Parts: sequence; C-alpha cells; structure tokens
Amino acid sequence: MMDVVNESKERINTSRETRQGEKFPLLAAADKEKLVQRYHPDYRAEAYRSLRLGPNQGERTVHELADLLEGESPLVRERSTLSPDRSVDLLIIGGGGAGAAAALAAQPLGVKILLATKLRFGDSNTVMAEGGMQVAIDPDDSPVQHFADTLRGGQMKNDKVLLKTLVEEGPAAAKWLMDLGVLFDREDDGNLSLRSGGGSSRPRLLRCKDYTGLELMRVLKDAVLNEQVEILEFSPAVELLSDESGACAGAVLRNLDTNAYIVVSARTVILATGGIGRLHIQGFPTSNHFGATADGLPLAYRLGARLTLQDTFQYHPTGAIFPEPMAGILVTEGIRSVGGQLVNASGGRFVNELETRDAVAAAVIRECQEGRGVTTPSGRVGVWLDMPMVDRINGPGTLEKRFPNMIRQISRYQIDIRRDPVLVYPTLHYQNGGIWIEVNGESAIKNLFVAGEASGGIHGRNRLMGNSLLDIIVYGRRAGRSAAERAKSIANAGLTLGHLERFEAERKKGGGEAKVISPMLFPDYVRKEEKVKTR
Ligand code: MEZ
Repeated sequence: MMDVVNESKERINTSRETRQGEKFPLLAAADKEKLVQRYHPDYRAEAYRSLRLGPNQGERTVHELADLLEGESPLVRERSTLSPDRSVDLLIIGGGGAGAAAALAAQPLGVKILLATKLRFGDSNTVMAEGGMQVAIDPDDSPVQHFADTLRGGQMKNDKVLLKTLVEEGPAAAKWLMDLGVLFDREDDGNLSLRSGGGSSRPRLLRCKDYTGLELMRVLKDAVLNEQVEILEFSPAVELLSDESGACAGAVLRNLDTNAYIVVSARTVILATGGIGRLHIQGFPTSNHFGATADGLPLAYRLGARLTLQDTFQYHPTGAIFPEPMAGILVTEGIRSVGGQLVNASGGRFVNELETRDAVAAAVIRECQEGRGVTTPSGRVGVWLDMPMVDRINGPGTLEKRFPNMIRQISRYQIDIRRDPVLVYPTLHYQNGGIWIEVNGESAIKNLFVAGEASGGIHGRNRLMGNSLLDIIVYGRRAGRSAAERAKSIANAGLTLGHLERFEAERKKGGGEAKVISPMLFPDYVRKEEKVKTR
C-alpha cells in the first residue's frame, strides 16, 4: 500500500513542471451548484432527520446534532437546588475569542462579570485559526465588495443585516485588535500585508503568519486577565436558567473537579461556546479543538431559542489524512492562496484551488469517489496538496517565512512540506449555522445573547476564509456591550427550570425518547468508535 502512495507522490513530483503556470478556470455558477449538490456532504439525505420537538420542530439537521438538541438535561434526573451559589450581572459561557471580546466590551460598563469555561481560558477553536481575518482595508476594496463576496460564498443565504454590520465594522475591529497589541504581518514598506482567500475578489486577509488565532487569543487573554473579570475554568454550563417570564436568568455549571453543580444567577448571559467539530458529523475527522462539542446549542434550544441554518456545515477541503495520526489536522487555505495546488492520483489538477470551500471540498470528494484519489494504508482516500509548488512559484524560503506553523506541525510526522506534498481530504471545520441572533447578539430568548460560532446567519451556507475571526471580534464586542447595558437596567430574577418542564412535557406529547444526555461536553471516543473512514 505504501508503494501506491509513493508511486503517486512520484507522479506529483514529475508533473510539477507542467503544472507550474497552468491556469485552472473558475467554475460557472451553474456548474458549481451542480458540483456542490452532487458531492458536498450537506446534500446527503441519509445524514439528516427532522427535529421532533423544540423551536425548530419539523426542520432538519444531521443526526448527531438532532440527538443533542433533543437530548435530556442532566438536571432531569439529578435535580440541583436553585438557590444561587453566585450572583453576577453578566455570565459569559465560553473562554475563546468571542467570550474574551465580549468580556472586554462589557467590562468598561462597570458590570460584575463571571466568565466560565469548560477547559482553560483560551482553549478554543480561536487558537487553532491559521489563515487570517478578512477586513476590507485595501484602497481597491470596500465593505460593499466584502459583503458581495461573502454573500456569494454563503450561497446567498446569509442574514444581510448581520453581514452588513460584520463587514462595515471590520476595519474598526482590526484597529481595536492592533491597539490591544496584535501584531499583524506587514510588508517591507510597513503597510499591513493582505492576502487573498477562496471566494474573495480582493486581497483582504490580515494575518500573523499561519498562527493568526493564536496571536489574537494571546492578546485577548492578556487583556481580559488585566481587567476585573472573574474567570472560572473547568466549569462548563450544563443547563440554562429561566425566570417566570421565560427570559434567561443564569445557568447551572458543573465543577469538573468535584462534579458539584454551581448555580449562577445572572441578569444576562452570553453563550460563546464555539463549534461542533468533535461531533464528527457523518464520520468526518475534524480540525477542531477537543472541547468543540456544540454545547451551547442544546442549552439554548431547550430554553426556546430558535436555530437558523442548523443543517449546514463546513468541511474544510484540506485536512491532512496521512499518516493516520494527522487525520483532520488543518492545512491552511493560505497555502492555496499563494499557489499550493490540489492534484489527483495521476498528477493532474481538477479544480481552481480558490473556489469557495464548498466547491473545493465537493471536487476533492468527487475525485476520491470516482477513483482518482490515493488510498492510504488505513483505508482513507485523499488527493495531494502540492506545497512545494509554493516555493517554486514565489521563490525559495516562502514556506519557511510565511508558514512556520505548518512546517513545524507537519514535520512531527516526518514530512517536510518544502519537499513533499501531503495527502488531504475534507475535515469538519465549522458550523455555518447556529443560534439565531439579531444584530446586537440577542437570541430569540430575552437576556440570552450569543456570539461566535455558536450563533448562525452571518455566513449563510458556506463561510469564507477569515470571516470567523472577524465574526468573533465584531459580534463578541456587540454582544458584550448589549448584554452589559441590559444588565444595568434590570435586576437579578427568581430562578426556575420552567423551560425544562415545558420541553419535557413536549417530549411526552410525541417528541420520542431522548437518545443522549446533553450537552455532551466531551467527545465520546471511548464508548462509540469514531467512524473515521473517508466517506
Ligand atoms: O477562516 C478559516 O477557517 C481559516 C482562515 C482557515 C484556514 O484555512 O487557515
């Protein structure tokens, strides 16, 4: 089997000369749509079912998420007292970039903030973001252009008000980060350096080499630690609390050391719990961090918050698949934006690498399903990402200068990306939809705000590269400000689990048995073997 991989790799090395300079056309809109509908995992009917209860009843989502949304709260069988252990103005649930940005925006308003996080403060998808943050600051660019690109990328299904705000507030968000201390890359003349990404008509990516999220989180975390924000680590939320009117009034956390519940009364709550990669939807490997188990979604859903676009997920086209321990690890789109090529087993290109991610992922899957992929010894099938092409096109040393993180991460597996291509296949990367929010971050439930990947609508059915780092900053700050302002105008309410009683009553009326306890908190690698084979 290794011979097959090596022989194919040889073909990549020999076809490099022919491929250099080769122009691969972008797809016509109709062909792109056909490709996506035929091969993208969002279009596999068998992966979906209808929701039987809750605010999105009758709509569909993938089995893995449906089970969590209709899951049973741990508090159904293990009741907790509802007398508060802690009473704050604002409870932020989640310690990634969106939670940190929210805390920094709320703190100047003088509210008492508790930031509770499942793992350590900073452990999140934010730190894993590599390629950059899109902001329209080039003289030839504009927020209007950014809006148009993102709308096209999102299959025209984006919430236009949310999107307009995202792009218009982009430049101010970048300035805010730089004022805090983020060091974006610059050109030799001192100007900020901008790069293109898939689906973007202009260079618009600000970046810190290929560890942009790590740099952002470093700065955001330091800034929060310097403020009056109390941090509670290893304390995930397991249920939200409501008042008599059904508005959000706090949360029940679980202390992961002692297993004890911590009841928090809060005037307002921000959910910033991040993504879903560790659900391994449809058996896909993931680029996400260990805690990305969709926790905020079932919590909000049981409280009555509506979801939007809950049936669409992003499979990043270039997750490494070989050697096996690398499965799912992200190879940044930045590599493709400077000339990295996707190549099939026989050494030929098959897609323009800067199509939007839904189309590139669909094209990779097509190659693999139609026998033009390379099979690894463990049975995965993938195509090559030819990274040495980057140095060939841009000059020796480019990979080293721009992608030190990629070189280091992949060298752990005895692959030098300056010399060798890497086998890749789509990896579950992002939840395109999530909890519906209005432009100040409030969900359909009063006093419950949402920021970052747990929210939905901004990105439509396919997010463009670099728009999630922008989203966590713009909407993290908006949610922080709005939730703090609201908290100043109301009092702490009486705590109830009325919403849970209503949810369970709905279940009894025909919602079927709960299959799982949710939120899940950690991936279940022990009891349920991950279905890792490439589909
Ligand atoms: O926004 C992203 O998902 C991103 C920049 C990923 C990457 O390829 O680096």
